[in-house]
Amino acid sequence: MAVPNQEFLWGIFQSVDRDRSGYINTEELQQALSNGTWKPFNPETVRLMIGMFDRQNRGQIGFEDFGALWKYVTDWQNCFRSFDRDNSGNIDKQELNIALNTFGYKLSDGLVETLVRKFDRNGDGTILFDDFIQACITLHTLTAAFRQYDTDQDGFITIHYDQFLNMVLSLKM
Ligand SMILES: [Ca+2]
Ligand SMILES: [Ca+2]
Repeated sequence: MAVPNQEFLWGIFQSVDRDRSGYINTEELQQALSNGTWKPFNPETVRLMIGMFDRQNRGQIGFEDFGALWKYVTDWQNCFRSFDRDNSGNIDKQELNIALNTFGYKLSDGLVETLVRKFDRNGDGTILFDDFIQACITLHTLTAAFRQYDTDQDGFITIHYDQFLNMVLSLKM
């Protein structure tokens, strides 16, 4: 999907920028994304998304970066809907397994279960939209870090304690 026209985006930007500061901060984005759901949108996911699109390192999003952020959220919504096969509004273990396979991950059943447990904030064995985004970004970040060392791509790495700590501590998550 293409980035929509500027006038349309400006309208959305202004409604999200509640204090009219010209920037969207984490609370404003969280409120905008929470519309229509019972729980506040996962603050970790909001933080991750601001961090990804905040090119000026202000800790908030100006209009120049808003189009990319808006497209990102919309793409995730479409992705989530397409993997929520039974239209339950959440992703269960089977649906997550299919999604991750489609993304190119080869994970064991046990690991998929662990992921559901970790990102299941409701405690009902399923993952909601915001937690799904967090799960996917986390998996992507960890996999990218692992691959830096797995140069022959055989799924094994041998690293020194120092390298391990360095890898974990430099993760942006
Ligand atoms: Ca603002
Ligand atoms: Ca579902």
